[in-house]
Amino acid sequence: MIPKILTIAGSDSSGGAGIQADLKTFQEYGTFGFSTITSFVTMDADENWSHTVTSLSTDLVDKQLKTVYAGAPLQALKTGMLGELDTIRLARKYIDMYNQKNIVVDPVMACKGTSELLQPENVALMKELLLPVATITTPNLIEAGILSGLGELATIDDMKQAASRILELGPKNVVIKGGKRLNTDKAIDLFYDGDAFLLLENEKFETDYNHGAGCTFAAAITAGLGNGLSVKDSVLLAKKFVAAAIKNGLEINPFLGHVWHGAYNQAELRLKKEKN
Ligand code: PXL
Repeated sequence: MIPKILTIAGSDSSGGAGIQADLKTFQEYGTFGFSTITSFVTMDADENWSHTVTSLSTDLVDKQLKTVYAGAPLQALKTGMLGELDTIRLARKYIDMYNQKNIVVDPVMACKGTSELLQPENVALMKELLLPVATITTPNLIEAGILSGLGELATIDDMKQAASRILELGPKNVVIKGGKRLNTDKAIDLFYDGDAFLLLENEKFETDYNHGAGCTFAAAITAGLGNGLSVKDSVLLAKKFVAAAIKNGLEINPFLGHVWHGAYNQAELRLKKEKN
């Protein structure tokens, strides 16, 4: 049976992040992707590529969720950019109504290129309604600083402290993405399941073509869970998947470059096969 999995997120028409990243990643994992679009992110080339987020009406979000859940159960769910407060409430309503398991909460608070954070009340509601039912949450350094209440995180020890605090909010696991912001030679993420801290290290690639990396990582974890992997194995495979996507990133236009979601299967594994 092909696992059916859902993303509730924003649309990134430029194709790197959001719903587009999620569905491409789900496909690469051999799962069947469903979507509920919460908002549209548009970018203006005439305004130095500034981002605008336009939310969909709650009614339309509700209709999409009704469509999605009308069929057989879904093996996993990812939430990304959620827009309106009522969208967060709806997400929780459907999670409860259908007893949804394997929930990945990517606590998206801003897009790269925007300094506009999600409204504080949005973060508060996500903490109240989504983190307590999350299998795992995947904040970046900034989001982890906000969720934990610790502010700026600069070291691995800071990340460990933040991970402990975030777990107190209810998710079963957390992975904090150190990414490029952490001042280390390697790209380091920290995984914590309440028992032990696990540092995930990768080469830091000299590329700015990394738009969509965060969404892709969370989508890969979701698809791993949907495929029946353990949380830890899903995170470890997702790290490899996103590393390949970043390494094979591509220029999209003069303003930005994206990760390539197909890289792990279509570049990395193919290259290995060609060598044999
Ligand atoms: O990377 C955060 C993000 C999430 N969701 C959508 C986005 C972005 C950033 O551009 O467009 C839809």
